[in-house]
Amino acid sequence: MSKVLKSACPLNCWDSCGFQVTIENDKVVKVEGDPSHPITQGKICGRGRMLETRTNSSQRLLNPLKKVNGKFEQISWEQALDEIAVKLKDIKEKYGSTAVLHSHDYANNGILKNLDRRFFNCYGGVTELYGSLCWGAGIEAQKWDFGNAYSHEPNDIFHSKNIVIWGRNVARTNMHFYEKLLEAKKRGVKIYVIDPLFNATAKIADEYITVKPGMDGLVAAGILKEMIRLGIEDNEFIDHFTHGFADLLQLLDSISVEKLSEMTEVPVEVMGRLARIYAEKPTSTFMGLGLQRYKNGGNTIRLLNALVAVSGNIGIAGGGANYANLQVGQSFGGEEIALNSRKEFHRQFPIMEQAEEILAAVDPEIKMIIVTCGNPLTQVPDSNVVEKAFSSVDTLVVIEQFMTDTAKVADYVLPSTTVFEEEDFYYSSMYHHYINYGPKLVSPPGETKSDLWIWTQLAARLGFGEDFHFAREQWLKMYLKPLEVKGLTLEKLKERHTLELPVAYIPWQDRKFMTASGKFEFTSSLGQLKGDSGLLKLSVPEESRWNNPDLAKKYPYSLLTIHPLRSNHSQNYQLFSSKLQVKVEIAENIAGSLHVHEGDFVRVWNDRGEVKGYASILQKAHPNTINIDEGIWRQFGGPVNNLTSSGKSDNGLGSALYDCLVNLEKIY
Ligand SMILES: Nc1nc2c(c(=O)[nH]1)N[C@H]1C(S)=C(S)[C@@H](COP(=O)(O)OP(=O)(O)OC[C@H]3O[C@@H](n4cnc5c(=O)[nH]c(N)nc54)[C@H](O)[C@@H]3O)O[C@H]1N2
Ligand SMILES: Nc1nc2c(c(=O)[nH]1)N[C@H]1C(S)=C(S)[C@@H](COP(=O)(O)OP(=O)(O)OC[C@H]3O[C@@H](n4cnc5c(=O)[nH]c(N)nc54)[C@H](O)[C@@H]3O)O[C@H]1N2
Ligand code: SF4
Ligand SMILES: [Mo]
Repeated sequence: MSKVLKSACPLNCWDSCGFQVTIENDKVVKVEGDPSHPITQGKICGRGRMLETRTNSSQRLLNPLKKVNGKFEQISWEQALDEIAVKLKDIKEKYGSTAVLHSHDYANNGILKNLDRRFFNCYGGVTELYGSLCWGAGIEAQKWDFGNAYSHEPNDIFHSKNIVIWGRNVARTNMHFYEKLLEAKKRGVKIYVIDPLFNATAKIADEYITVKPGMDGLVAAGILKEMIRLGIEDNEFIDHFTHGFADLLQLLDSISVEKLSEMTEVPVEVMGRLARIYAEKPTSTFMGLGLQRYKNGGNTIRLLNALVAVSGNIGIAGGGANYANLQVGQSFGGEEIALNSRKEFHRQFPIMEQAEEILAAVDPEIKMIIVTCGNPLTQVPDSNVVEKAFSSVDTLVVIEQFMTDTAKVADYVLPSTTVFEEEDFYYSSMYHHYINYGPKLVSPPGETKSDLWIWTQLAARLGFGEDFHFAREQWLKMYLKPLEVKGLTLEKLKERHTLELPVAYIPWQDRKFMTASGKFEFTSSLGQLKGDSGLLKLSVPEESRWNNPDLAKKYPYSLLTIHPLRSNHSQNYQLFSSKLQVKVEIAENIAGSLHVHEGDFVRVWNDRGEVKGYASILQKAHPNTINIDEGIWRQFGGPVNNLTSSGKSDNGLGSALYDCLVNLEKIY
């Protein structure tokens, strides 16, 4: 008997889709898009469809494992949980609770995945990670300027005259926005793509603008200079609703547009054209996360925000500095549920530098690491150091679905369920504002258990079982509590499967910003509060000829490691039928000067490590640019993070994954 039921995509993705799942004999047999979901409209990507393969894969971890004399042995849940609980008690007594590190990312967008924080707080407070490999620099930048990071609702682009896609690989990473772009184009909206790679989105653009990686802030400065020279800035908005414009003018006066053009490798006339496009309102800007994964990432996003502000494209239909939509994540009852008050001790490591910090930690040293919803050995920069750090601690516990690079070095691996095997609701704060319900559809295979079950069991063994003594339904209701007054209840979510959150469709329409001055801040008071001058700066990547001329001579090429088409990060590589080969995409000028041809075997290296793979020549990439998609496991030739830097962004909260110089040679 086959039935079709609704569910939701759990993957960390812009689109947060609604699913229609076909079930036969307690097995998922097909995953499709929910036609009634307002954003999904019946279409999903290959990663969504592949959740069927992931769920049914014979490679799934089905039993708790313990490493004994270098080899994994199957053990019972009782033994695994008892032993881990004893170690947790012991560590807390001898060294204090912060000798435990919780290393995680956001591989699953289920709301109940946030209960890990409650667990570690009730335990007494562990060493936690702060910042984000993903979007940290840009979120912080928007908080400095606007007071928060908000986006327009997806259909607002139909009010735009122009849409500027700035460093977002929409066709690959944000497919439902791509569908909307196609529709907008049909209706006559002009589309501009600014990116060092001529990606699939660039193909539909009215104009594609190539830029030297990491230099977008200076491009925005050039456009601003042209806008002011032409006298087409929005003085009404600047005069009434902004703070610090004089400081911005001073910064712009410190450099010529010709110099900005030379540095960014974007012609002055293109800057002038973009100035007119921005002034021809409404123009919406969609920033991706690619352009802020640099040391200067915070300043880059701040200069783009400034451009949107000076041109008067804030708070108007069809405008916006669209980066993320924190209105979504901020809708739920998160803080109280995390029970922060139970935290007695506290220590924080930046997520990008977690490995260095683990190796350097004293008072206390890190004795145990628990990994959830993350695969740091593949995804965290400077992999050689990450591997060393995670292999160095007494006990590494990894909660996983597959034997990943990280799970392989663990002492205990606890097998977890997939989306179709547990009930939750799903949201993403990246693009749209709908949440989706995902019921339990099939029985979990083997002895797999949900993360929540694991926390509940460990809590009972550690003496705070009461704090986890709730049914799933009660937890879900707790998270939805703040929305109940607006009629958004769990009952309604279960009945309709998707609910629209009550967010502002056009943020900042009232021109009241969440900053100290209540205005849009070119000079940020939050920045000043955090010890910065708060001023906008003309900064360039750390690994560049301006900041590090010797390094730039040794390593002349910029390496990007963008998100793969067919996998969410590292999640699908083990499922592809053919043995994967690393594809090294190289700009034509590099191929020309090194006599590299399509398919040649090449080595890419820097002081941190190397990756080998097969050359693929990009006709239109920005000169001296290389790309290797991220997420590749060691057994398939990865990880590309062997090459990347664990540096932090200028504002401390983002990564510098794309701020990376390398060299390349052909291997004969
Ligand atoms: N298929 C697929 N989709 C995904 C994911 C996935 O793994 N696979 N991951 C999801 C997640 S977690 C995230 S964070 C999002 C990320 O979504 P995106 O932001 O779209 O993706 P990225 O791969 O980070 O980089 C996007 C683009 O930034 C460009 N870029 C890099 N450096 C610069 C620069 O200096 N200037 C400019 N202008 N552009 C630059 C790259 O060339 C690329 O086209 O995607 C989500 N969607
Ligand atoms: N070089 C380079 N590195 C990058 C990036 C890049 O662009 N370039 N992008 C960065 C970005 S944007 C992000 S968001 C991060 C993502 O980094 P991660 O979130 O670490 O990567 P994933 O591969 O998505 O997922 C990690 C693991 O979580 C497991 N998992 C899935 N669901 C569950 C669950 O319900 N419970 C538990 N316990 N585990 C689960 C999966 O099996 C998978 O092995 O990577 C960052 N790293
Ligand atoms: S990965 Fe993204 S686009 Fe694909 S199905 Fe999931 S939410 Fe939709
Ligand atoms: Mo991400």
